[in-house]
Amino acid sequence: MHSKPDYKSIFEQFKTEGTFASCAPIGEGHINDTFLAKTAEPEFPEYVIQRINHAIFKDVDGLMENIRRITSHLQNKLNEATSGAGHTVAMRLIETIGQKTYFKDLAGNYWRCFEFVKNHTNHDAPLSLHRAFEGGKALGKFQLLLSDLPGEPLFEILPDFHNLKKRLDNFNQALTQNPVGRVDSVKTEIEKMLDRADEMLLVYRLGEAGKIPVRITHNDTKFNNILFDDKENAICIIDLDTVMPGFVLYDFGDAIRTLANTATEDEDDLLKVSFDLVLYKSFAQGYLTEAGKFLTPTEKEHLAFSAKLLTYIMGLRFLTDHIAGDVYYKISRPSHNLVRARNQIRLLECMEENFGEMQKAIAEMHAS
Ligand code: GN1
Ligand code: MG
Repeated sequence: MHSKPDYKSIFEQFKTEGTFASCAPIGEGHINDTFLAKTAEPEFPEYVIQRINHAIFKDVDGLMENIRRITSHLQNKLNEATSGAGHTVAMRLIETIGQKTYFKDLAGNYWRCFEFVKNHTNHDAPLSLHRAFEGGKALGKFQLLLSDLPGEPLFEILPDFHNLKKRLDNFNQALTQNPVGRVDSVKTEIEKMLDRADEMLLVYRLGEAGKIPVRITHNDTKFNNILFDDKENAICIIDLDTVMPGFVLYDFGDAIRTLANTATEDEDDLLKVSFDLVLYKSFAQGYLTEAGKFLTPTEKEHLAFSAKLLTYIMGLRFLTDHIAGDVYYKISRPSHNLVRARNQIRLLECMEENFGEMQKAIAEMHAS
């Protein structure tokens, strides 16, 4: 779709240090294109350069203004809080030589640049209880640190992003339009989604009734968006595109659906998909050490449910995209979105089997 970008000249648009040496794709994002740029001199940082998918992020100015505010606030808070002891870092946005947060090339592509976080690892799943705990703690801290962001509310960059009512409308519309004739072949999956729709609207209703507060949330808390150091400590949360007003339940649930899945999100052998209750508990425990400072009882009460909800929402979105003809997520094989949808449905069923335990665990953590 895109011709090969001139990485060097893009790199040179930003206030980067050092001489451009090389650039290659990294990461597994489904939306933007991400590259790692290396410099010739070892003393200078490496950089993450991203081409923003502006078909999805239409308001690039709003998007980047949000990110500028978030990263500088996090940086200030962490500087205040840590005089050497802390190890958490904020993403560092690199501005252009013209002092802008992004660069638009002649072909109409939008580019931005971050400093690469040195010596990190990231993982689709935690692989250890310590990493799960640390990841939970990092998410709680992220939400806590952003709770006093000064100024106007952040732009709602993707309106109704986790609004299930809207997601169901889109799903029903895809079913009616059936643009590529796939509806008949996915009847079972459609039925599983529709059967659960009413139950899943619980958080939407709590929100509409004002029973849970709107806070600043990340909204895309896949476990691999949390970076770790070599001692398994969480050091940074990345992928700030969707940081905006939202419900903390969405963040908790989205993290759980990725970290407690024993398979990757697009594993097509459903026998490999199951729910890891132990990792779930560790993450929740870590999360509550920070988020316990601000969560309301209603929020705490629905944490376990939120894991089912976000698994359901992602399954619904993948299935919608399959029915719509693969127009949203990047795919790398035919039926990729259907595989992802089936995987999420299977995970949801596993969570349903474990739900009593999931709730009990969190209720006991309240008490401790
Ligand atoms: C998208 O591109 P990536 O992987 O960071 C999506 C998330 C989904 C995720 C599913 C803006 O995120 O909501 O959870 O795919 N982001 C957007 O893997 O739609
Ligand atoms: Mg993302």
